[in-house]
Amino acid sequence: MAETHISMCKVCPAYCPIEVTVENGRAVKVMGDRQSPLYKGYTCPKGRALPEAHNHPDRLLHSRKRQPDGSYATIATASAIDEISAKLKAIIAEYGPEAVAVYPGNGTVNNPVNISIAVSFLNALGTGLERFFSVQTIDQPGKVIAQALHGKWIAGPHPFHLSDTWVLVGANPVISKMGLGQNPAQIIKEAVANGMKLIVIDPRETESAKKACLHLQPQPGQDPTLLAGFLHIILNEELYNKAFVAEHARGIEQLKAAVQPFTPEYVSAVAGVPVDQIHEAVSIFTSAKRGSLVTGTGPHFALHGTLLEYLALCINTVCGRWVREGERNGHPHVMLPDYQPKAQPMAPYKPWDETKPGRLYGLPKTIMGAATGTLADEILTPGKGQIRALICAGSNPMVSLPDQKRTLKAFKSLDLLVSLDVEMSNTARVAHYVIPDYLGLETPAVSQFLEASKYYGLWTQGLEWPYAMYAPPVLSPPEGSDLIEIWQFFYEVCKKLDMPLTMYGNAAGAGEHWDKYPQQVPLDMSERPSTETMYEHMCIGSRVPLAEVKQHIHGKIYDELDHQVLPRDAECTDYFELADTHMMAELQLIYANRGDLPQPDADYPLLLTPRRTNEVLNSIGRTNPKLGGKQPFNPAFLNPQDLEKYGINSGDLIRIRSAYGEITGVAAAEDRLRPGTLSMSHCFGANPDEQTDPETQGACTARLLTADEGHIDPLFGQPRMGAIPVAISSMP
Ligand SMILES: Nc1nc2c(c(=O)[nH]1)N[C@H]1C(S)=C(S)[C@@H](COP(=O)(O)OP(=O)(O)OC[C@H]3O[C@@H](n4cnc5c(=O)[nH]c(N)nc54)[C@H](O)[C@@H]3O)O[C@H]1N2
Ligand SMILES: Nc1nc2c(c(=O)[nH]1)N[C@H]1C(S)=C(S)[C@@H](COP(=O)(O)OP(=O)(O)OC[C@H]3O[C@@H](n4cnc5c(=O)[nH]c(N)nc54)[C@H](O)[C@@H]3O)O[C@H]1N2
Ligand code: SF4
Ligand SMILES: [Mo]
Repeated sequence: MAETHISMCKVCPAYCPIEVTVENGRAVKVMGDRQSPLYKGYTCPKGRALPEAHNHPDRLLHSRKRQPDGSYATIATASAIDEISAKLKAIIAEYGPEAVAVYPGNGTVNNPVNISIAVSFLNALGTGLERFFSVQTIDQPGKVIAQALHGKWIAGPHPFHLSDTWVLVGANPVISKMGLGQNPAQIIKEAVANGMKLIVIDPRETESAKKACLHLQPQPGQDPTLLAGFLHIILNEELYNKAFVAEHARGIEQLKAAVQPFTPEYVSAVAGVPVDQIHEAVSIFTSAKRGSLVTGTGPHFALHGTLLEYLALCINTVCGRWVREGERNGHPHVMLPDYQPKAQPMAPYKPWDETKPGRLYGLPKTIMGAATGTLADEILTPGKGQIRALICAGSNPMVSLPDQKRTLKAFKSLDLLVSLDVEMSNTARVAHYVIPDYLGLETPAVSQFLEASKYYGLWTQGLEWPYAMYAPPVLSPPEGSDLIEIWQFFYEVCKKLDMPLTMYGNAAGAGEHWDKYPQQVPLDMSERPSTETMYEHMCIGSRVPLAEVKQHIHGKIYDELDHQVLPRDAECTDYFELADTHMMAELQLIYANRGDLPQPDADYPLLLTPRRTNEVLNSIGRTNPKLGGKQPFNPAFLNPQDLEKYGINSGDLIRIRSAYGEITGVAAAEDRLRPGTLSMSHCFGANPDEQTDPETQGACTARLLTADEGHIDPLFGQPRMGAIPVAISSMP
């Protein structure tokens, strides 16, 4: 008997509402919920392939324990947790709690309580963020850091759908859904039809560039130079909003002086963009009234990501592109606590503490947690605080961290590696214990995380409408399975270690910029709360109670909840900072280097750049027959001119080398790509000690990267993952 249920896809933080057809307890079909007032039936291929993920024959249904010969034996999840807890206890007794680290990844998006409890676990150990190696520090940490240094506008940025211009610098929301979660292609189409002038800055003419009125194709990595050039024109030609700057910002003269060397001619030469296009971009952006310049992962991964973001914020601020007094709040709260938006910034602050240097390269303690790019070295470097135990929660560091060989060496040296996953991922295949999680349709869903993601910086996610949704679980876990949610795993371990857990509910902010502080909820350690109760804790103090949200099965837009933004307080003494000393020093450095280094040269003439694939989310979906199954590898996209130059045909196997490693890829022609660029997705390929087939598994671009000193951001440890000089040749 077939029945349908309304639910939410939780593969990525767009959280699309879906209609799931269930037959005999199994999901057989997923489509978008056409009755959703906001998404109106939108889904992407990953959501529609949820049945195949749930019904996958290789789905992990029982815990597994690695045997001395490298094979895996099934173990009861409760026994695995007993053994893991005993091992953790011994490791902590011998080396201290600093020896235990957690790495939560994109698999935790399934339930935001997971990340929250991972932090609570570390807090209970007394190490907190110092041993929290999350994707946050390999996914544009510069966004939060730059906002800390610049200041944060309380009423937030202009909503995209109400803007008349927008600049996407290396962001491709049509594929990534980042920034625009709800049917991005449609939102862009409607905005352009309503008169928006969209500008895309990307070495590739992306899916998001289709509706752009201007597309700049810079050399990868040279975006900070380009943005400094924009500021040069804006400030010299006085195209900025003087009244706004006078009222809310400091440092305009220092910023103006700092961008003087970045003349259009100089910028054109370094970034490889025609001078007239630089002028045209500035002219379009400044003559419009509303809209932001935002950045994505592409340019962030070329090492000067924080500076890039800082310059983006400066451009938005000097043009006054923030929601003003009397306007509607651009990113209103529903499931987060209420707060009163005002037309004023929160003061900048220093998001690191150099009096507490970490173990490696003098990296200071920052608000973003430990530098994930240094995880392998944190494991391999002896001394106090050396990591001996690692818990990977919904993450796949064997393919997502730079320098895959070093990651393998490090992981093999651990006393304890636990992988909480839904399949035998690259990381699970080296773990001592693999613990099976529930999949999305088996747990409840709530949209709060969508609202909260605006605190990860400009253009991450965030909702432009006062929308909320809750959905109950649709499926029971497969019969005979022995699953446990990530947060439940941490709870059970804490119970065994006699460590009480405190959860932080309803966090509305980050670092020192808070709209409302989170509320502490000590958990009942005698009886494990249900996931529903954990959601109640997560939404404690929300503007609309969870019970009310539950009344609307298709989700609801709470239009009546909108706030008018109040004027700046008369006694407010907070200002945006346009000339932070660290950022100005970095600007001088990129000028001294004539842009981002290293540049392509005779040995490594091409630049490797990251991109996202629609069918998979990093490594998620690679083994799904409906997704990765169609094209299980990550093509090495090259401009046809380059293919011809190297005598390579589309479909050929090619050798790709960097100064740090080499892989074999499958060449593919893409004429929309800037010549000299090799564009390839990450998180593919096998482990270094496994058989690799580039045509069935793809190639792991992490092997072309390094996380040595000099290749990571000196303050935040973001490793260079873009604009990597590489060479290609055909296979003999
Ligand atoms: N070279 C290069 N490297 C990169 C990047 C790049 O652009 N280029 N991008 C970086 C970025 S932005 C990021 S965010 C990271 C991604 O880093 P990771 O999060 O480490 O990688 P994912 O592939 O997203 O890993 C998700 C894991 O979760 C598992 N999973 C899926 N669903 C569930 C679930 O419901 N529960 C549980 N427990 N597990 C689940 C999957 O099987 C997979 O093993 O990679 C980074 N690395
Ligand atoms: N379908 C799908 N969706 C995803 C993911 C996925 O793997 N697949 N991953 C998720 C994750 S973890 C994240 S962090 C987000 C990322 O979301 P986005 O940042 O929007 O990621 P991309 O789609 O890769 O867009 C980055 C763009 O930057 C361009 N680029 C590369 N190098 C440079 C450069 O040096 N300068 C400039 N100007 N552009 C450059 C690339 O060509 C690409 O078009 O996406 C999320 N959504
Ligand atoms: S965009 Fe795709 S993967 Fe993300 S929530 Fe929607 S359907 Fe799921
Ligand atoms: Mo990411």
